[in-house]
Amino acid sequence: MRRPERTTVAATKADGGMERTLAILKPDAVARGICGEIISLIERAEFSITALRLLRLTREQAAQFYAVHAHRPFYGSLCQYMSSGPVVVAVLQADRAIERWRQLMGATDPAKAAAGSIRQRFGLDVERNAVHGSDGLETAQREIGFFFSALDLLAL
Ligand code: DAT
Ligand code: MG
Repeated sequence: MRRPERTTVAATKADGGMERTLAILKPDAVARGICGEIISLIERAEFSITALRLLRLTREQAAQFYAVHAHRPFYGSLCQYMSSGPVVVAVLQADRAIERWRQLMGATDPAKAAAGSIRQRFGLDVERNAVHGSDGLETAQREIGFFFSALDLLAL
């Protein structure tokens, strides 16, 4: 079977100036069976999904992924939670993907998230807030590289 065409560089800026960002559907979303609904929202918002995987982080991998928060009081709990069950990781590609995905996610605390946003609709509390999104170009590059190699990304 012919393999799909794949990229040869792990650039955050894809061809045509399109941006890439990392999305995670967190353990609470997978456990509640709402990944389909969330992915529908992503598709309806006209992101291209260029990589997608289901996996379970070890506690050590979660700690590495969230190392930037190591000094925060919630770090231990966050790492415990993020390794508590499977997650879905995806690369979303679109014009201004980083900003647009954060907008669709809503604020970190579901209680403060805008009406209609994913976290407002599906988040349980500030920790179990259903989804993750990169917060800038460099972060997106690091976070995509954490889960995917250049060969995993579909070239659009
Ligand atoms: P975001 O996920 O919106 O980028 P962040 O990077 O500040 O937010 O924090 C990463 C994750 O850590 C967040 O999705 C949930 C958890 N978190 C943040 N603030 C928290 C808090 N005050 N109490 C518990 N968990 C928190
Ligand atoms: Mg963040």
